[in-house]
Amino acid sequence: MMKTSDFRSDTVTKPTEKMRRAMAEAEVGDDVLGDDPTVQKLEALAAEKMGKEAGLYVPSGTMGNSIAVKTWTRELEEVIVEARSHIYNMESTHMTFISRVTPRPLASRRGAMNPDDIEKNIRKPNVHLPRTSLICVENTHNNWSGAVLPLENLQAVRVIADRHGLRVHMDGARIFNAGTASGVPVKEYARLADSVMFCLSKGLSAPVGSMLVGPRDFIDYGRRIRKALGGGMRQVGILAAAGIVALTEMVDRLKEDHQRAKRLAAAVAGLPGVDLEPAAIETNIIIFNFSHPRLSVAEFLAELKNRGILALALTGGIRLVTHKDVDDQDVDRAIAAFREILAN
Ligand code: TLP
Repeated sequence: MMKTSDFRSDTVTKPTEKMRRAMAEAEVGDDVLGDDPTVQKLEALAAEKMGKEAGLYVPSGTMGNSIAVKTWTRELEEVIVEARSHIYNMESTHMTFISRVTPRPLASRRGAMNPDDIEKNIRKPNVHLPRTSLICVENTHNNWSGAVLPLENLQAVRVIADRHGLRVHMDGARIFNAGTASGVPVKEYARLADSVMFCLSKGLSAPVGSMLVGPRDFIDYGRRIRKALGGGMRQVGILAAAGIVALTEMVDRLKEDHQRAKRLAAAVAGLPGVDLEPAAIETNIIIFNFSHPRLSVAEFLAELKNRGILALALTGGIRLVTHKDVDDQDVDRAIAAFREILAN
């Protein structure tokens, strides 16, 4: 059987041997009753890594973001989001569905919203208007090809939020990729947000789960929301055990993913149909527009698949993501497939 190299997402990563062992040996209890020592250890570790008071283990990044928005907002309010953000486009409208607030999407430069623009879009008190209460930022920014938000931008957002009494929530699904690429400690990013969600199940390779961290009272209320959303899990230390390995052992290797993404991007940029600026690839996500005289996006993806290379179609573009389960040979195979398909 032909080998498959799966570049669709870093969510496809399988747990490591060490994770499986930790899972098998995990001490567990009923976490809804507050009895699971492994979950408690993971929540404390996550909070400590981000310099926050408390942490909450959630089944998915989407639930973590949903709980954050629900906890920071009330009805009749509005949330400033970046136009291409995951929280706005890819989370099944939970802002309106669960929190009953409206998102206000703003354009950006590679995921970084202009602080003046944010300030102009904060609503003045008026009975007709929603009240702005929250700003959401995404770091790294998935749909901007894994761009790292500049620290100065986040600092400027913080200043505006404080001036207007707003909260800042960071969708840091890939915050460790951001820290790895920029050299900025993740605590420094987290300090500029009131709450952070980050995923264990992406580049860090845990099978399931994300963390929400923030002030203790925020997490206490968030725990109630998690229960209301059906996210209270019982002997879930069995999963949290893998999360602890993810946080303690899997961060350092993310730089390899970034190197591979850069090498792949540099090799395929400039091939017929591939509209890609290799210098824009900062982390593990490559997104490019594809427009070829002979091949549609679907046809090109099918040709790649015939050669054992899986990539994802996005609106107008194609995404390849590097992660633990693609190595240098997978990258070589992908480059060879691109060259072969696009040769003439
Ligand atoms: N992203 C997934 C898909 O939903 C597209 C992926 O393959 O990249 N924030 C960001 C920035 C994300 O990229 C994702 C997942 C989430 C939140 C949601 O996490 P999950 O999938 O655990 O709900």
